[in-house]
Amino acid sequence: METTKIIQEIKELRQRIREHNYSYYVLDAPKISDAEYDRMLQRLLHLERENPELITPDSPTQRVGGAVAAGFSRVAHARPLLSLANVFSIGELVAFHDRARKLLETENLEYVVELKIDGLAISLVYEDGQLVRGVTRGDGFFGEDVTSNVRTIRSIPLTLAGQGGSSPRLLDVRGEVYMPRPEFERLNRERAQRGEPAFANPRNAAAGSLRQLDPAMTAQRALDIFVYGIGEPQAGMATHMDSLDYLQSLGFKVNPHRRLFHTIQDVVDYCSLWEEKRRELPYDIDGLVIKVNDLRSQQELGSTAKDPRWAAAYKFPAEQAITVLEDIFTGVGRTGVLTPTAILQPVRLAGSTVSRATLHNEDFIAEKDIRIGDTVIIHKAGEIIPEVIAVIPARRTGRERPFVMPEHCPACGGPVVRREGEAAHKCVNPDCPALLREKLIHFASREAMNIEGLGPAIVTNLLEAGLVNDAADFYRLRMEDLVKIERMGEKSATKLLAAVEASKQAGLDKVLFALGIRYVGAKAAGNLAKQLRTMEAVSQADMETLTGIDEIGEKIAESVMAYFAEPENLALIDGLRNSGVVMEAAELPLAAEATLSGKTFVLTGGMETMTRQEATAAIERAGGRVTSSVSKNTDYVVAGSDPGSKLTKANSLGVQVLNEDQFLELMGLK
Ligand code: 3BA
Repeated sequence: METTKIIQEIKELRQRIREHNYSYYVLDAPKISDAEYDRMLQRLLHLERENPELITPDSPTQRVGGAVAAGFSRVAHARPLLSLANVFSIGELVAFHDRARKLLETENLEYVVELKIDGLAISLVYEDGQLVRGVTRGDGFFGEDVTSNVRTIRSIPLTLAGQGGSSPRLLDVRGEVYMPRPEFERLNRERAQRGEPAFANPRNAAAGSLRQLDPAMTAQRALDIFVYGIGEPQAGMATHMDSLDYLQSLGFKVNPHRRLFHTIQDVVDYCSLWEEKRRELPYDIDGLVIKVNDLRSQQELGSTAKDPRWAAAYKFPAEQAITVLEDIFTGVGRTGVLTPTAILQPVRLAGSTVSRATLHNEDFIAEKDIRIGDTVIIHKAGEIIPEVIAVIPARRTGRERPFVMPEHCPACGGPVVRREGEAAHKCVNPDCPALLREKLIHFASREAMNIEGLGPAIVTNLLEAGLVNDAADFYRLRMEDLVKIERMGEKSATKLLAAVEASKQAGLDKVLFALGIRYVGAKAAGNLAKQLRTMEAVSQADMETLTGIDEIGEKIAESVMAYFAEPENLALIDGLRNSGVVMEAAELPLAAEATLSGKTFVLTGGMETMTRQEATAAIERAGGRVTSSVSKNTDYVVAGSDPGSKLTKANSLGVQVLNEDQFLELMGLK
């Protein structure tokens, strides 16, 4: 083939591949099949192999990683990458706004709010539209030259999209390199298979990947980027939003959730919204960034020594913390499963103090090589149980001790077995007192029969006093027995008996869940009750009937049938029925009870008479709904002691605020 023809074909191929890269990696909307794309890339590779003198650094073939480096060189940023002042509450956010308002002497401030991507800040330098350098933030003045690695990130353009043919002479683009969560999980699975330690979070994984000396390694990790700024303001641009749109037009990936707001209240609402929704994103964010939109106002506000006065990061409470694992304790559950739990040096995490974390089972501990005395990273999100995600081997002193699963049940001393194909160790003694104790605790628990005052401690006391041998015995308790047990006065005994009595009306769904039938959780119990209506019907149901019920598969159905085949279980149910426990599905709430139908509540601060869960249940019983963030659609905010920012917000929105007394009154509980 003629050289000019080859040059032409190479040029066209590169252009088409670039366009498809953009559709695929930036827009996430491929226009052609993978096979077609591959064909073009193979053709280009072939032509470049035959004509190596025609290879250019911006060719799409040059993303697989160049030579292995000995280290990264330190380079100066043309303009420093400032840091970002953090605010940790709505109050501090409003204070930030007040300062800007005062300095600018204006009431009309526009803000752009962006998601704060939890990755690594980077500067990408383009000369005449070509990517020439990628530099980590470093200390803000000097960073590490990671150009070879950055080039492997497919959503970073090597060549800027033509702006009517012209490219800026120099462009310094700032953004955040991150690892999408699915890629992070894939990478950790792969590392586990190779016996390598897992990365604690996507951020660490991104950092590790970007600092690979072999760019081919970086190329194998699907890193991504969102860009959010330009080092030097560009001519003709008036606002930050303009510069984001400009970056997008050059082919960069700019986060789609950026929004413009005219009031601080709307900014606050948007922050609260994402605090709720953050887990729906396929990548981690650790807050939001609020930026004054008008560039002249930005300039006027200027910077302190460290950070600009025109921007702030609204940070979510941290979901990870570092602490020392002091001991491992093994508990026995109601199915006999031994569960190891980490006893931790107490540490603040996601808004509460954490001193325990689940370790699941032997394999989990072995896989992460967790030892007693280790410094560990723990994670907790929302209501979930804290979990150990990784140890920090660098903090080891040599005095750490490996953990071994006990060979004997810590409760009964009986043998412990681990069946083939199962991860759990189990106590196989059917008479193990721990099993009975856990079964009884479960029976009385809030999600089951909800017998208030019948928690783990009282259950233990009742067992020790020989007053109960199964759940039906709860209904045979008498005043004179109760007052004999430790720490139980006449008053609490009366209360307990009333709670036991009330639980008889809990309804079939609660009873089914309370029985602790294997695999029957609250959801399955609810579906069984809703469709079959009586205990009689559930006990007689065959496989076909059971598997015909919503969300009941073969595994659950078999377990239900097996449960009702045991004479011992039938005896327990008889005992419960004879004591007056209702074995029918509860009727739908009476119209008269649903007085708060359609009303939304937000709870903030602690109450004296009930827990948050109890208050939620009471509201839902009355037909209301509890949501977590205050908006203008909220009907009531219930403020207990130590209320948080939600109260401030309720007041600013004019939402009705109730104190505890007023709330109890509204609920008819007073
Ligand atoms: N916007 C991080 N800094 C950011 C430009 C300013 C800024 C960030 C940001 C200072 C994100 C500090 C490091 C830095 C460029 C300095 C964002 C994010 N804006 N959306 C206001 O998503 N993580 N980080 N980067 N200059």
